[in-house]
Order: sequence, then C-alpha cells, then structure tokens
Amino acid sequence: MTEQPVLVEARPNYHVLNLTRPARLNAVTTELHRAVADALDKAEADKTCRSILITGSGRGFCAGQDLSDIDPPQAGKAPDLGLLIDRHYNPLIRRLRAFPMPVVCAVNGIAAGAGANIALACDIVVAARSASFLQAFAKIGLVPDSGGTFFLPRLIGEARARALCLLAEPISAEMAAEWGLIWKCVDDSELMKEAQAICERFGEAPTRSLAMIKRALNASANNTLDAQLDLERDLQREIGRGSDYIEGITAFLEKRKPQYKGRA
Ligand code: T3D
Repeated sequence: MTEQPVLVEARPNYHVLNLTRPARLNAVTTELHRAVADALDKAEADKTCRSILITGSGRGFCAGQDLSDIDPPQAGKAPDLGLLIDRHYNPLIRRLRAFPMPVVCAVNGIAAGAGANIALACDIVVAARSASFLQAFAKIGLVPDSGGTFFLPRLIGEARARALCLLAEPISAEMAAEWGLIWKCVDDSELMKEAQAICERFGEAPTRSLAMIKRALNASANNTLDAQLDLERDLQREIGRGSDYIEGITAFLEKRKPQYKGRA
C-alpha cells in the first residue's frame, strides 16, 4: 500500500495523530509503527506542543497488529513474535507512558488487540458511544500484549480483566467508562470536540508538572507507600524550583489566571 498510515496535524498547542488505514480498521503495520514513532519525535521536539491527541479514521480506532503484515507461520519454522514486540510495540507503550506531556486518545470505533492496549496506555481515553474494546488475542491463539495484562487488572480488577482476556469478548464504550477502564464515553458527534477541548486545556497547563505527575503515577503501580512518598517529595522539590510553580502561586495571590510556560 502506498497510503500514508498516519496523518499529523500540528495545532497551536498540540499535535493530532490520525491513524489512516480505515479499510483495515487502522490495523498496525511496520510502516504505521514507524510513522507513529516519527510523529512522537516531532511532537517532543516542538516546544509549543503541550499534549498529543491520537485517534483513528473511519469506523475503527485500531484493530491491533495487521495480520496480513506478518510472515505467516510455516511448517517447521516457528515465527518469533517477540521480535516484533521488542522492536515496535513495547517501545511504543513505554514511550506513551513516559511521554513528557499528556497523551489523549479519542477512540472513535473498535479498539482490538494491541489497538485496545495502545489506547489504554494513553493518559486520558475518551471513547465514542459506538466504540468498543476487545482483547482479541485469545481468538487467534495469542496472549494479550502491549501492556494489556498490566493495565487491565489495575484499571478494572482481576475478575473483569480475566474474563475480558480469556473470553475475548468486546465491551462497549459505555461499559468501559462504567468500569473505569477509560475516562469517559460521549456521543459520537461529541468525541472530537471533547478530546480537543481537553488538549486545549492542556495547552494552558503547567506541562512540566503534568509530566512529573505521570512519572509519579507510573511508579506507583510497583512502589511501596514509603518509596512513593519519597518519590513525591523528590518530584515536588524539583518542580518547586521551576518558574511555573512561582507563576501558579503568584497568580493565585494576585487573583488572576496563571500564564504557564509549559515546555518552553
Ligand atoms: O505478530 C503478532 O501477531 C503479534 C502481535 C500481536 C498484537 C495484536 O494486536 S494481535 C490481535 C490482532 N487483531 C485481531 O486479532 C483483530 C482482528 N480483527 C477482528 O477481529 C475484526 O476485524 C474486528 C472485531 C476488529 C472488527 O470486526 P468487523 O466485523 O467490524 O470488521 P471486519 O469486517 O472484520 O474488518 C473490516 C476489514 O478490516 C476487513 O477487511 P475486508 O474483508 O473488508 O477486506 C478485515 O479483514 C480488516 N481487518 C480487521 N482487523 C484486521 C484487518 N486486517 C488485518 N489485520 C487486522 N488486525
């Protein structure tokens, strides 16, 4: 295919990454992985960019790995799926979690397999009412990857995580929001407005402090309370020396809206 797998739009304060393989429900090819990595590099290098918004075109968000873009298993030669995961999926998930600004995901349709877990790796997930989430892996004899077995039990608890992975049944966006898998479910016609409003709000936020909040929350999954308290102290010490904190306090005392520098 000669199509561009991702379209990037640089808006004043945020970049929109639109997955553009609608005929395949935006299933992930190696080219798409490379295009996303490139788009993330550009967003990080652009100091005016203070959040990113990921969405999909057409009726799906992302159907996971493009199953026609991998070498089919051959008799006597076992494929090494770990290689693909090591090269592309794991670096993507790690990068989204550690990305130094909020990552908003607008799930416009079905999110299946790695597509579901890429969405779950984002910081704020808003889904259209018609969207759904499917841990499709067991249907094709695989195990969830891209952080699915990490995020699911932490977000929705063991019982629901196990049923979703073992039964490989989809859940609606409404149910996902009710269970706490995602931030919000909105009417289809409101999805992009809602996601853009969140990014615009982040455009005025103290971006460095948001990046540190991400660091603290990422660490909390595996830390003891003692370790987490120490980390919070260290991050507070560091961010407290920055200009955005001074601006936040000054604006509060002067009863005006703060003008944060963000990533400048
Ligand atoms: O290498 C490795 O495999 C390791 C890495 C694994 C990571 C993973 O993500 S594994 C999981 C891969 N994804 C899936 O197994 C999901 C496969 N797709 C589906 O089960 C269904 O398409 C959906 C439930 C997502 C949606 O169903 P439906 O009925 O709404 O749509 P559809 O008709 O099945 O799909 C529309 C088209 O997209 C169709 O093409 P066609 O017939 O119109 O030419 C379909 O083949 C294509 N498509 C959907 N998903 C994929 C795909 N093509 C390639 N790869 C896909 N994953």
